[in-house]
Amino acid sequence: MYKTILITGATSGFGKACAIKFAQNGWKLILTGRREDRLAKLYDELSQKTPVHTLSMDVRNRRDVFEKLLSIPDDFASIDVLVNNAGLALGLLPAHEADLDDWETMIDTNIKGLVYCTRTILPKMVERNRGLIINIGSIAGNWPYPGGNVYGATKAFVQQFSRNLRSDLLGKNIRVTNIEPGIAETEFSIVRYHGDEEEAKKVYQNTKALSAEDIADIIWWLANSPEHVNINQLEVMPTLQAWGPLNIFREVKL
Ligand code: NDP
Ligand code: 8X3
Repeated sequence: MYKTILITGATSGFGKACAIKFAQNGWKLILTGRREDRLAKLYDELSQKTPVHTLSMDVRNRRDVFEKLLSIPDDFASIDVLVNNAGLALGLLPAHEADLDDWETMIDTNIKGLVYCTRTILPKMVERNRGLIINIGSIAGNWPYPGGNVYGATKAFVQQFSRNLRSDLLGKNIRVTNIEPGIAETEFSIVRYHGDEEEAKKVYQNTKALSAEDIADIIWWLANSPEHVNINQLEVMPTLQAWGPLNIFREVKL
């Protein structure tokens, strides 16, 4: 049975809910994020229930990721489940107006950060012939929408990277799943709107979005599913979200 989980981006949202869920069930936790105060608070709360190791790191910093993940104490080093969750969207402007710094931050975090963490942890999983990698993609990687430009493209990368990992790992007892959530109420929109909490609140008004706990429940289910079963991708939306019609511009100017 799996017993040790590493969660990137555990200081908020999906990652934090996942940490709480697995702590309640006695798993060893390795929790990462940049905000040290939040990591310390999580440590205080959860280490009463289960062994916890926290690592303050920015997943964009390749050297830091490798140094910190490779110096995890022996007690925690047999990582069964890696949840590549740290990520963000920044802005919703159309491509010709979007901020290039925002684009770079999303690419560095959602793509490069996820790749660094995977490349550090995966060899040990291969050595032990055991493990599960859960990547947090998004419906934005499957379906285009205005303003989704680079964010959606980073999540499309996560989807294809997840599938390609499966190809490379064929014959090994290592599973890979890409979870692709739709709208979920976390700090995601506060970050996307650069700290504008009023704008962020509007995203979730008068509907019922997914909660962080919904995603933690899915991660729990995946981590406890039989080892011969691989869920390749799992797209999940709230009942109150669905696709609209394709957009057609009707003021003919061509
Ligand atoms: P939150 O903003 O609540 O949480 C994001 C987490 O990622 C935080 O713990 C944050 O920690 C961490 N993080 C961000 N940047 C970095 C970095 N450079 N280095 C290390 N950690 C980082 O959002 P969610 O919980 O919603 O998002 C989690 C994942 O789910 C993301 O990948 C997001 O794209 C994806 N997602 C979210 C959806 C939603 O609607 N909420 C839907 C679909 C996918 P800290 O700031 O402390 O570093
Ligand atoms: C977050 C969901 O629809 O805002 O990945 O892109 S969405």
